[in-house]
Amino acid sequence: MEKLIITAAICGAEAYKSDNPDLPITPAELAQAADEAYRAGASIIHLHVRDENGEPTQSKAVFAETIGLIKEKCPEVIIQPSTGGAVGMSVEERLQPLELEVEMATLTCGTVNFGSGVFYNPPQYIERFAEIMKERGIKPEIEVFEVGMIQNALRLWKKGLLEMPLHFDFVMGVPGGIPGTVKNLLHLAETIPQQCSWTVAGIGRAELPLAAMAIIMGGHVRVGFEDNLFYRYKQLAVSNAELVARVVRLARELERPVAKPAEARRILGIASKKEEN
Ligand code: KMH
Ligand code: ZN
Repeated sequence: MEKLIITAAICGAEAYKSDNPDLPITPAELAQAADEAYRAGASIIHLHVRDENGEPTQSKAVFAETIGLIKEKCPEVIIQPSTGGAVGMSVEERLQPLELEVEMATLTCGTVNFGSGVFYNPPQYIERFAEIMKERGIKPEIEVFEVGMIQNALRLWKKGLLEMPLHFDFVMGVPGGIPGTVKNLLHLAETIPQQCSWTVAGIGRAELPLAAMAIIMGGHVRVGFEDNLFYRYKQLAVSNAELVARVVRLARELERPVAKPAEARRILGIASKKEEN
């Protein structure tokens, strides 16, 4: 088994400070949270940003400021901006972070009901995101909210828009998407081609059991406030780092070493822009 890659999804687009007062939202708070998560064991920071009113934005300027602050604190961590943004955003809005020098970005490969909204990703959107990522040498993380999205990703690969080995993120437990059960995780992991890698983002109470499963199965793990605001039932997490640290402890007990960012780059086939500079 490869070493375990831990991704910290530190903010997301759905939660507010009224849900958890420790949710980081300003560029300075996001940089602090990213650094703490990195020091706790995360090698990838999945990043959403907020505007001055605390609302989700895909503003290139806000991403640039936030990424700059993160790089000052922990230059080695892999930063993975969201191209999903928030439900209802236009494709033009969502594309903005791809104009920055980033190593990875998310690529959702299909439309899914998302709570009371619809996370809209028709084929022409997905192809456009994939084309730009290919042109700019950005490694896509394929976000899978439903099993059919794997087939959509494979169609893009057949069209030459994605390169093997693909890296998938199984986002499980969104209301409207695939439920976060062990049986479903086994099915998703068996459905992707063998040479591909995967991580799992269990939503809410699914986060911890699916993280444990991924450690055992040879997958990778995503945790953080985007996916889950709680440490345990009725107890809010105090930081993203607290959630990352628990995965590191679990991995240690299960004898699965945790990857540093340079090792994560090797596992994912990312040519480090930093090492090239
Ligand atoms: N906020 C969700 C609607 C991504 O980051 O690429 C979409 C999302 C996926 O979070
Ligand atoms: Zn996200």
